[in-house]
Amino acid sequence: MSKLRDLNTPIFWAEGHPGKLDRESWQVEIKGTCEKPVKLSWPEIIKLPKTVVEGRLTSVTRFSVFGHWGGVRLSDIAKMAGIKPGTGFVRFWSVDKKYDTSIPLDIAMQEKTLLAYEFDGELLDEDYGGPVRIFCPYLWGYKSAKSVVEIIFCKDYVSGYWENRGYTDEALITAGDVRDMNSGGQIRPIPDGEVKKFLDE
Ligand SMILES: Nc1nc2c(c(=O)[nH]1)N[C@H]1C(S)=C(S)[C@@H](COP(=O)(O)O)O[C@H]1N2
Ligand SMILES: [Mo]
Repeated sequence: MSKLRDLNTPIFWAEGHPGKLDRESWQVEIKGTCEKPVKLSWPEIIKLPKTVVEGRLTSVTRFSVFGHWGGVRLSDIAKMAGIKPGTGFVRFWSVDKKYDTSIPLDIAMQEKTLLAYEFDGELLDEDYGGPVRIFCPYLWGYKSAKSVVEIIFCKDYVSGYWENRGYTDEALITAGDVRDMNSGGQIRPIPDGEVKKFLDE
């Protein structure tokens, strides 16, 4: 059972579905331009301060799903790791290191960017990027890497899986129609000038 599945949220695994993933032995390595690189285990992750945000995951393929995403703020992780001056970007690697993507530090530090493990109070399963994924509602969904194993603070930007295949490095959400998964995939317009408003409701 999963609310994301009940809403028929598409399941994207461009690099191939990884199969069953073991939550209990999951580890996320935090490294790069920081004073205190650390490997966080699943029990350690869920002991960190938890934040629940309302927000939507919106794909460049034009579906959007809204809900309560729970996890650890990337800004809390950055604080814990002690990021060094000159850090400009954060890079994420998914399971088996076949999919990566990077976002600017200032977007990573915004309040709704999470290392997420819950949607509407349920733990994420591997279809939807469990045990832990990035949730970054401010940018197209390809920046929200699933089943994350590494978070790397970096000075410079590197294009990732989809960026190398033609999607923009910036991933700015643009006006236009999306399929709203919360209302059965009905077409809903994001009006010009109202992208920010759309992202919050
Ligand atoms: N590892 C990995 N992460 C990924 C993807 C992917 O193919 N592989 N697809 C991205 C894209 S394009 C989107 S829109 C969202 C989709 O999330 P979902 O599959 O949970 O709906 O995950 C993003 N994260
Ligand atoms: Mo997407």
